[in-house]
Amino acid sequence: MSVNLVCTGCGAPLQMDDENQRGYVTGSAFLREQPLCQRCYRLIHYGQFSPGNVTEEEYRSSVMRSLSRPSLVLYVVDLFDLAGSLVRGLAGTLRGNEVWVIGNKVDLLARELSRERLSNWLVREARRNGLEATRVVLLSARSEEGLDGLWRELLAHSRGRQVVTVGMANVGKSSLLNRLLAKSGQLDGQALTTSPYPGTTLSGMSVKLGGSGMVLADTPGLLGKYRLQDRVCRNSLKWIIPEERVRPRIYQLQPDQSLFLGGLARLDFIAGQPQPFVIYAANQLTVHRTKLDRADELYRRQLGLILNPPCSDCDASLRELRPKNVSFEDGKPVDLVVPGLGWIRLSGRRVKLRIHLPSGIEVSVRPALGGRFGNADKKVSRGQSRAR
Ligand SMILES: Nc1nc2c(ncn2[C@@H]2O[C@H](COP(=O)(O)OP(=O)(O)OP(=O)(O)O)[C@@H](O)[C@H]2O)c(=O)[nH]1
Ligand SMILES: [Mg+2]
Ligand SMILES: [Zn+2]
Ligand SMILES: [Zn+2]
Repeated sequence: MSVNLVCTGCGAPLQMDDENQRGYVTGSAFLREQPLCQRCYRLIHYGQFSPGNVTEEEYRSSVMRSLSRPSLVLYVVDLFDLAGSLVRGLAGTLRGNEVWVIGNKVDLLARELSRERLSNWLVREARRNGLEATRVVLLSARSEEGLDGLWRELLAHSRGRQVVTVGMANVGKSSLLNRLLAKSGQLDGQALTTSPYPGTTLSGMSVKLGGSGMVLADTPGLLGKYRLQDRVCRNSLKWIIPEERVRPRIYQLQPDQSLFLGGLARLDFIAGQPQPFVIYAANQLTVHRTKLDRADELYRRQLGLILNPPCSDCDASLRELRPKNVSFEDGKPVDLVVPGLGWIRLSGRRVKLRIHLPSGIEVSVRPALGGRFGNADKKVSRGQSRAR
């Protein structure tokens, strides 16, 4: 009888000594052909999560170990959180391997967002990080949009190399591999553990597919400190992670008004003509409009109540916002992006703003994803497109 020595859900080496350490199993589970550690079992059956706390060093050595075989790398990013999905300094680790960028969670984005624009954006961002992607695929491991296309491309192009997913925690690497396993007709209990909590997969692991002989490998995700999903408490995650397609919320604002996104971000409209601000954030997150001169008091009184999250279990660093001035001249529409929360689309009219965020969370600016305001790009190309 062959005994698997790692958990088939999270990759942790199995052990029977310490219930509080990774990979703990009781004797009988140890002997199963597809053993699952206690942590995975509780996560899958009861939704109880215990953090594995994979350090950056462990993360890198896990990826390096996985890449010791010739690999085709699927660099998975969360399309709703592109800014938070980019792993800094990954290029060096991946050197020598072909890289495809996989834009996952396309189900969360408005259908009329130009796929071409998104793909080009991904190529540019990858390049800025030193990665030359030979292919870009937009897909959803949840709705399966774009999945058949990827599967066909993998069958045609993997050529004996193992196919490895890498990326930040929670972008959907294990979910994607589960879908590919299902495509190959091989999901008999081998399912990798997935969860809404960043840091689910603990160690690299691989599965060889019958039929095609392709090897699929998963790696743990990198946990960051600069994305809100890595900073809020487990309970508050459900308020910031979109569950369904994000509905743009349009606010026609006057100068001297403020918007709160939960209690995690505040935008003050300091000066400019009245203009629309469009919020792209989880539909369940409360957006609250108020007068600028009332905003401080509202924050003091309503933090954790109307302005939630952060809740009282969240890290104390989230309960204090730091202001930063940003201003724009007349020009093209831009998105103000807050990693892990979403973005605010500005109309392109001249404007002076102050944006308040928790320390360590940096706002970034990009050309608006949605093309012209109110008239999103007509040209929609679905599925994958070749990078140029
Ligand atoms: N909306 C949406 N959610 C997705 C999609 N793919 C995965 N998710 C969700 O994203 C969360 C994380 O998925 P995982 O597959 O565990 O992500 P991971 O990258 O393996 O995470 P780590 O193991 O922590 O690095 C889960 O709640 C998934 O259901 C998708 O295409 N769309
Ligand atoms: Mg995973
Ligand atoms: Zn496990
Ligand atoms: Zn909380």
